[in-house]
Amino acid sequence: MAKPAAPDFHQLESLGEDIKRYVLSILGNDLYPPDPFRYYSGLAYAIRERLIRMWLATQASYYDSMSKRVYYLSMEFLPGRFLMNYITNMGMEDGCRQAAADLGFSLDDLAEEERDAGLGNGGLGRLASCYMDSMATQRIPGYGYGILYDYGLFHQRIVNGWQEEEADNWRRHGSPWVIDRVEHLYEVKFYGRSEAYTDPQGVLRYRWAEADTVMAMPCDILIPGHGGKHVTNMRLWAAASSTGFSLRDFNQGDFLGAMQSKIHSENISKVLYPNDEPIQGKELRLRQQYFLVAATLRDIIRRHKKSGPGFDEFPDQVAIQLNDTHPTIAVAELMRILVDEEFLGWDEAWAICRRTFAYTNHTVLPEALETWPADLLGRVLPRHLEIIAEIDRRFLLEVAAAHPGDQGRQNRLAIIDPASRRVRMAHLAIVGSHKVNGVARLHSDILREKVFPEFDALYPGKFTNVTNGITPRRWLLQANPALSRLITARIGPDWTTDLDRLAELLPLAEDPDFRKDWRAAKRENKKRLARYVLRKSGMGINPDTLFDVQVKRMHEYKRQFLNVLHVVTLYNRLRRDPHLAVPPRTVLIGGKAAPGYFMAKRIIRLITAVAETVNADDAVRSRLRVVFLPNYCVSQAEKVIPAAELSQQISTAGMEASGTGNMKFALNGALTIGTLDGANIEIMEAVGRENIFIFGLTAKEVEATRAAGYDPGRRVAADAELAEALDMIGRGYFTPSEPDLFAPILDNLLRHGDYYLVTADYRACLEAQDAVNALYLDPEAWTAASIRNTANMGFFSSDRAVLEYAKNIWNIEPLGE
Ligand code: NBG
Repeated sequence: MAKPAAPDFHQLESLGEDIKRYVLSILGNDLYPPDPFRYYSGLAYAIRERLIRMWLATQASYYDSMSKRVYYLSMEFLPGRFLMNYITNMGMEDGCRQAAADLGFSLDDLAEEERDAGLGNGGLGRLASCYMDSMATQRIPGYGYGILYDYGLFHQRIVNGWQEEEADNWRRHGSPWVIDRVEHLYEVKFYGRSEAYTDPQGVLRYRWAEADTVMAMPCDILIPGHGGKHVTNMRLWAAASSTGFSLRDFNQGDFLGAMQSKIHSENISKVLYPNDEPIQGKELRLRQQYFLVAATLRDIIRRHKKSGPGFDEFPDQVAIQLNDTHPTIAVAELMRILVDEEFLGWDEAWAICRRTFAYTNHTVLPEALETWPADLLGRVLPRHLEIIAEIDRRFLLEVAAAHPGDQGRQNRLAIIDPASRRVRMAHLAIVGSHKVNGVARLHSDILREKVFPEFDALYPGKFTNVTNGITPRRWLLQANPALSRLITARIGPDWTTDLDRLAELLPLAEDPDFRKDWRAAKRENKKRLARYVLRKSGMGINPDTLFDVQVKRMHEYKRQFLNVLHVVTLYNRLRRDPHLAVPPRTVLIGGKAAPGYFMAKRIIRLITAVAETVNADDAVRSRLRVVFLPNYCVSQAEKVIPAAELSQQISTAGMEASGTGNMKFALNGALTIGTLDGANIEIMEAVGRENIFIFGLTAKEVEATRAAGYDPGRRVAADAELAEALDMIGRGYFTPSEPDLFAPILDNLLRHGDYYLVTADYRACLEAQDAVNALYLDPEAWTAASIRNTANMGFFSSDRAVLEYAKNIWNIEPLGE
């Protein structure tokens, strides 16, 4: 008998009518005047309905297959906008374009109405979102779990050259993508005390007494894989008060008092912490972490029990990935549930935990390795502190057995640092997991050799690497239609789910006609970006200049300052020699500084000051422009990256764990100028040394240079151009009315040893830029190198990355068709 035809979930014929119906029924609005936001929302609801039907079918297939599932726990997700991603992944683009046109709109304009979901700081959150896309596409049964913040990362405005932050109330007008599951509330406890008691069998047990409770409500955002048949979901928790408000206080006339506890509870999912100054003292952040973990584990265990097997099979059914240390309290929570609530023995519970958890480290910056004061943790989560202490005690016995008498080693490895009485979350994560991975080869090596060598010695084979990846659907197919069309026309569409296929483009680098088409696609993207910059900042930029781009969070280690020094030097050279044989350039820099990060904010001000001066100087006008792009975010990245020709990845070697922007640029045919840091090294190996501009100290040289006591003064004295650029910045050339504005930046460099080694890499950076100029003056050679970059980026697909996790860490097979 023939298989019944698969239901047509897309139903494109009725799309136009559906949109109109949703505008009326859900939004309660008139169809006239034809307001684009209303029609965007109507379209979104029409897509959502189709998505839900496919998601239900996927869920049924999970239950049928009884497959092991992975739970990706992350305090951050950075999905950006959903609409176009859904439409491309579901293959509905033509139908939607037609429906929008019939209603008098362009689909692209409707898509611009959507606000980004900015529930993350940067690379870590965006990585989580790329992995959701790849898990759905590769049919890896799994879910993302996080928090539905009311306010995502702040919105950045530039006022008089300075960053100002505005609250990002992204759901002010509701979000059609969030499905509230009001029927599945869980209770999460805080505070109170741990109480010992004896059970009827005479066993000493513990329970959590006199706790406050907060309700966690699951809100689902569905994630369709490419091809649209497999849909997974991201479950984000929103906090709700467990009590409403106190009627008694209210009756006594204390309305605000009555609302107090409600407000206190609901604060938990109010706002995402920007990754600035140490947040380790911030009780609310700890409560957020536990809130995510407690609600998620309840959900996982509910699902596990529903599917039948007992707890001994838990690790065969469940893999939990800890995205950085942020959700590490999960180790203690699972122990608490297994021991205190399910009454398993300690050893049995511990074996389950270790087989279940795996931990990804995303940074070696010491200030970002989380620790919590033990007394704070004990006040908020009293039973968990006891459990951590017990894990620690047993763990240190293991250490002592392996290295008898080595008290120093025990102190260094202890989970609770005996000196500071702080809980080292990374140590808890390492001890409680079966695998620990870094996010690029160099980073994983540094973790093993420098940051955690004694753990590596204790647990051979536990440390591993999974180099990050990015989803080609969002970052090439959707963001770069011009290039995607060209690629598909030559090699067919399969590259979208099998990125290694891009290698078929390699021979085309020798084909002048193809190179011409390649340049035309880039030029179209540059024009699109120029229109965007004009719209956003009123500034005209010329698409026939070299687009040199650095977009990422502002941080000293990422060295936006080194980029500025290159700009100032180029400016000086051009002023001295207006006929200098270099291509005209537009330097675009964007990124948010953490609100409390003084130096990063000052560097933004420096960039805007240099931009004002350079752009106003008629002598260099047509040769050099500098633009600061306000409010860098995912949707902006989708416009900027496809237009870039030069990608700046110039961190101090050893400090950028991986980077993922570097991959997005190269995939879109930009050439990288960069240091041997993070994934740049692997990108260099993939694209070939001659198709990338590498400069500067290696991670080992950085270490040796610092150890030898680096003297920036000597370096500056020996380099006239560097001295000149620093001098101009230092004496207010770019801010004549406030000559001392940048003194703190210079102090850092010249008086405090230049920790990030900007001056050490300056000359090498300039030489690399000379090579950039020379190659750009030969458009055929540049284009060939650009094609080779794209063609060699197959490895950096997040499909490859999640399949590596599935095989080597989660022990999960992708589902069949
Ligand atoms: C960031 C690193 C990046 C890396 C992303 C994703 C944190 C803590 N780390 O280099 O700085 O690409 O994680 O792994 O945000």
